[in-house]
Amino acid sequence: MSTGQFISPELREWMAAQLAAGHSIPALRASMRDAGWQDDVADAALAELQSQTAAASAAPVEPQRAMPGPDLAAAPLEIEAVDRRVQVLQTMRNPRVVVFGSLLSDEECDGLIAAARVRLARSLTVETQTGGEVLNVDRTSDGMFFERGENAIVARLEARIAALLRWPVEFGEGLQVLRYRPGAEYRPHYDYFDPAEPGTPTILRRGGQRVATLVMYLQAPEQGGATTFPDVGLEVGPVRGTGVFFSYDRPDPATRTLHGGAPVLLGEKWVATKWLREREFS
Ligand code: PD2
Ligand code: ZN
Repeated sequence: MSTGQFISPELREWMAAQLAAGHSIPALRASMRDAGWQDDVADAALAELQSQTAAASAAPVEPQRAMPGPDLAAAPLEIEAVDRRVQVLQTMRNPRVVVFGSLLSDEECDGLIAAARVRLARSLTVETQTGGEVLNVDRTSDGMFFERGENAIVARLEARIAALLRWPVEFGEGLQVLRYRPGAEYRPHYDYFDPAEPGTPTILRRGGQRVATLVMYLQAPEQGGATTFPDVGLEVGPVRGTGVFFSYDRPDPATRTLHGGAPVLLGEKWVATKWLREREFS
């Protein structure tokens, strides 16, 4: 027999709220009966609500994975990172981008440049076909890698970065230093390893995926050389001693972390990049 009674979305929502608040099904049915609802109509709606609740609690919930990044909960203007007060100059949520000021002293910038200069070679990038390294036409800078903790400046900076980004030193790759001369650039790319490339499983054996990047500016060019995020129209000026941090919780363009180094127009740009992995990188 059709009762003609119809449970509106609003009533369904009210019922769900009553259940969530801990009211029992008999109590709910009694209040609905008092309000003129027939038991079979109330029971059908209750059964549907219960099955939805059961399905929701059975569905696997993706655990929120821990990610590197500064503690911005109290909207700090500065963060004490071991031995230095680092400024928080600019933040963006999606993608997560944070621009830091006063991240390195002039002496640290000069020390890294001097130690790197004598070891520069035309930049190689990880070759995702095989997991080896190749000359990359998309990156026309010269570069080198420091070992983790290789010298006092590197070790001090790594400890500072670990505190600032709340990520163990051991999860970081060795610092990479790049020099861009006029005309040199780094075309837009993602820093994570493309899961579709055949060489990626080999690369991931050591430390898992990259999950965040910190590009630190050691020397500003006179013109050009911004770090660009084309998906969100952001350009970060390469000011000496500052840095730009961004993170990506999955290897997917949906993270909107496409980024590049715009061509240097005049002068030389030097950066140091720290990539952070999911796990210990040994
Ligand atoms: O030097 C830069 O601005 C830059 C841009 C994009 C560096 C990197 N990527 C990198 O080191 O991954
Ligand atoms: Zn990059």
